[in-house]
Amino acid sequence: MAERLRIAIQKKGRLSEESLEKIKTCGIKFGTSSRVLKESATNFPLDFLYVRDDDIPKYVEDGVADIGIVGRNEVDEQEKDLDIIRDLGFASCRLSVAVPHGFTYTGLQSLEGKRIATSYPHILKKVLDKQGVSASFVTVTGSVEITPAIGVADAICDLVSTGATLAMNGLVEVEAIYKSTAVMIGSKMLSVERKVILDRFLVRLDAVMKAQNYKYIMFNLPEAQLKKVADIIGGMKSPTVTPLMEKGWISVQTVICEDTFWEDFEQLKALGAQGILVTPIEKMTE
Ligand code: PRT
Ligand code: ZN
Repeated sequence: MAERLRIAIQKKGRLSEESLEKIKTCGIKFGTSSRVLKESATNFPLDFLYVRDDDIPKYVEDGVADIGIVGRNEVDEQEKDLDIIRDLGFASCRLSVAVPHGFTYTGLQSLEGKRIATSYPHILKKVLDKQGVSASFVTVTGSVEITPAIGVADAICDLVSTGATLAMNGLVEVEAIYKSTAVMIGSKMLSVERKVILDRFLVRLDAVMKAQNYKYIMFNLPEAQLKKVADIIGGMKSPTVTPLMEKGWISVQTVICEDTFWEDFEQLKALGAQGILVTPIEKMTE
């Protein structure tokens, strides 16, 4: 039987949808019925294993799955022996210390001798050790934010994205100690055949991720401004320039980076660009 690559994906939760979406945009077809434990892509040698996110690093380390998508926080907390292949950028969050109102916090030193509830004792301990702070950890797997109110802990250290959960529980976020995003992890014992499949998959994934960082932009410009505009927007090689019917005017097409989009946009307008059209790019390679 031909070799196939096996990927572990969170069955249900914050990572599931975007993980699957990323794979779909790579042109890989799967998912006929409601989600099962295992399924296979129909047009690419990839098999899916749907599991709890906490189990993904272990499955990849043990070779039950070849690769997986999981929060960087799980990887660092579990300290498994595996490779981080790509940072996928989504599901971003921070691991923060939060305290009840009335707790005087002036820095990590304020946690000396305190009881801190967390699901991430390893990551927290590393940070506190570096600062020479010793605290006792109350390791809980869920509802960390209620522990101060029920007298189990003095402070907490939990994942935060919007901060709404902390606010709802009367806690104040005082310090972010760690940042996380979803990452693709891989086994260190991949066979040559599976490595070849992984590389094929990564070529597609990189093209999709790169495209998401860029926008395709078209606009009209007085020809005299072209040199200045070209300095701002290099494009992949150099911008495509076509003459307009109206003398002295040109149409410019190029790609620009999402990170600097609004700055570039403002500069283009200031240089006299008109009729600016911006569209997303689906896939992009060099
Ligand atoms: O069932 P399973 O074990 O698979 O799922 P899970 O419940 O353990 O994980 P899930 O789906 O909640 O989170 C999966 C991953 O998403 C985490 O490991 C993080 O990498 C990432 N992520 C991103 C988050 C958050 N943002 C997040 N806000 N994980 C959890 N939270 C929780 C946080 O613990 C707190 O309870 O959301 C609450 C805070 O959210 P805000 O928006 O109110 O600040
Ligand atoms: Zn989990």
